[in-house]
Amino acid sequence: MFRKYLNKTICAALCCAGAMLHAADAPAPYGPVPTKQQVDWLRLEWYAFVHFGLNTYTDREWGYGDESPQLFNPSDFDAEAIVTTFKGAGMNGMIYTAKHHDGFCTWPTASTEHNITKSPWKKGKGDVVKAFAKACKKHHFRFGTYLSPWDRNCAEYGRPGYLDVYYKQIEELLTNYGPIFEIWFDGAMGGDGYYGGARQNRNIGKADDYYNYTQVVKNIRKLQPDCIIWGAAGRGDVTWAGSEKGFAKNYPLWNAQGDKWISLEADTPINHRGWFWHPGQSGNVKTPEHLMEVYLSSVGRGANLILNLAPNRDGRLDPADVASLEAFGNMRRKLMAKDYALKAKATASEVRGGDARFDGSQLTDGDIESYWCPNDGTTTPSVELTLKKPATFDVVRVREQIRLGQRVEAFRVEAWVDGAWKTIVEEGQPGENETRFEGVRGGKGHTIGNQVLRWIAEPVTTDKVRLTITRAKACPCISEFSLLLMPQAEDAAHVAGEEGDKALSSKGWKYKGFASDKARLAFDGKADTMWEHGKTPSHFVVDMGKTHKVSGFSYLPRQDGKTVGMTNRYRFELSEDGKNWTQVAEGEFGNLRANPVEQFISFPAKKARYVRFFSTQALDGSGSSVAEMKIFTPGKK
Ligand code: FUL
Repeated sequence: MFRKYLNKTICAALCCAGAMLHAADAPAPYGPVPTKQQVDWLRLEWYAFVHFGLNTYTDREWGYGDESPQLFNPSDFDAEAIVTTFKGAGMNGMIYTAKHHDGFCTWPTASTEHNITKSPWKKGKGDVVKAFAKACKKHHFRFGTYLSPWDRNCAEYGRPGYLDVYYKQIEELLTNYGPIFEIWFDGAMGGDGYYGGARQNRNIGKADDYYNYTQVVKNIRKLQPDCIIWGAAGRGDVTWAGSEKGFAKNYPLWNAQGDKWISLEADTPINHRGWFWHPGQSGNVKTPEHLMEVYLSSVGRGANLILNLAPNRDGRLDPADVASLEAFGNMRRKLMAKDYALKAKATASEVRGGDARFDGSQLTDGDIESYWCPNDGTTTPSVELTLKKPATFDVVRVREQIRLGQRVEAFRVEAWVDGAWKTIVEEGQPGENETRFEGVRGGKGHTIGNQVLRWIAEPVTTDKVRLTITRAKACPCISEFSLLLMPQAEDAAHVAGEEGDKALSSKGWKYKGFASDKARLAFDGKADTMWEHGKTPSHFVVDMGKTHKVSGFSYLPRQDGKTVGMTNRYRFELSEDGKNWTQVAEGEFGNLRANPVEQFISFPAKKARYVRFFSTQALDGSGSSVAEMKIFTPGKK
């Protein structure tokens, strides 16, 4: 399609136009340009992430590597039901965690014994990767995999021997399951783990040196040249957007000055509880409106969005997650259903060589490949759109023809209101009109790139809109300009969940232990105050004043953006008299660095008046901290 516009032999087009038009050449690309595969990938916009494995059965985010494969036994796993749910919501693919950090392979691999053939599911004959790949193929849905480089099970991890295992796993996944549209090389790596029983802390130094990503990338290109490579220490095609909230911080290019185009992918779980399914999570699903904020902050910043939905222990998606996904899917569909600028008359301040192929109408023709472009050397052109009739809109979408590079540095959109031009979007300048959401507002954009979607503060009604490029590195090539209207937020269908455990009120509680004067700050309901002690291990004791049945607790890590002294491992004890203690839970809060969200730990209920919380290990050096903690008592089931 695009060739059509780049092709210099345009006589036919000119003859058809029948006018005195000049044949102008397409502009030369500027800076790094995406590969054909990267462009195809960007067109997918959003797809699902699926975390499903042993952690599903252990209520953990990161398995240690010593979990028994016997635990994996979904009673009702239905890959097709999952795929059709995603597709129905408007997603364009899915990526499955074939192996997470715990090292358990959910396909019958020859690379390690720690795999699904040792699970009771389908009497050891199951293959989750195959089931998803097959369902995706049947429903014309893209399929990709996540294969954790960090392997807390493998005895050879951290030594050269692991590379044979890992390369073999990559090869199996890319050879036996049809086209893989994207493969993920997670950045979390090294640290403590089971490692074949050694139970050590293994540091691999620089990931790129250890895994030899140059070689990995070469191997993948040979096996599946169209496969998009995520991560791989910057050697791949796509990189992390900078948070697990689904917000792209530096959009739309990771390195606008570099010589290689690297796209961004923003990842986030639909459920606040984490990437894997956790018991009682149904009350923690993100609302459809929150998902819209995520969408505008990722896809609306030229990145792709990967949204995680985790199957539960039966192998089914959580109904509350699905309800929210579907409601957001409807909102998104309604938002995109009508482009009020489509077919609008567009008069440009300049048209390249006076050639109709580059005139303003290319912006409103609904064709993502054609584009409006002025002559070389013109970097601040404008175009005025006249709609057939006045329309009300509050979302503006602009796209550059990225096959020619990301050229625009700043732009403005104005609407003709009450006889004057009113600025509604001002990019490249700090401006009030930019957006409505906090997350969307962060990280100023100075460019358009693949696409920007801007939700303006109030809907505007007009029949005239003007786009002005206020700064560009080369003559801008703008492929689309759209005006959309945000629909009402949809309510996720109410899903009756079990009535979960209830948080006890901390009124009248007393605190002892280290930095005990600060311990109340962990129970004050304020995320920005915390219990903090400069040492690990450390602990505090809570006297709840009377005896309760205690069935769990939650821990919110420090929220001030620092990871130093963030409690990462814990021990939790109960006592009736404050003297004799019973340990009821102990372990690691996985993945805090990238996703410092509230962690929930539950255990069989036990009577207690006193609680003792130990911080046994911290991230990034010594220290202990708790921003918030809740103590739970069983609710009605
Ligand atoms: C992270 C992992 O550590 C998380 O567990 C999760 O898989 C997320 C998508 O990537 O780096």
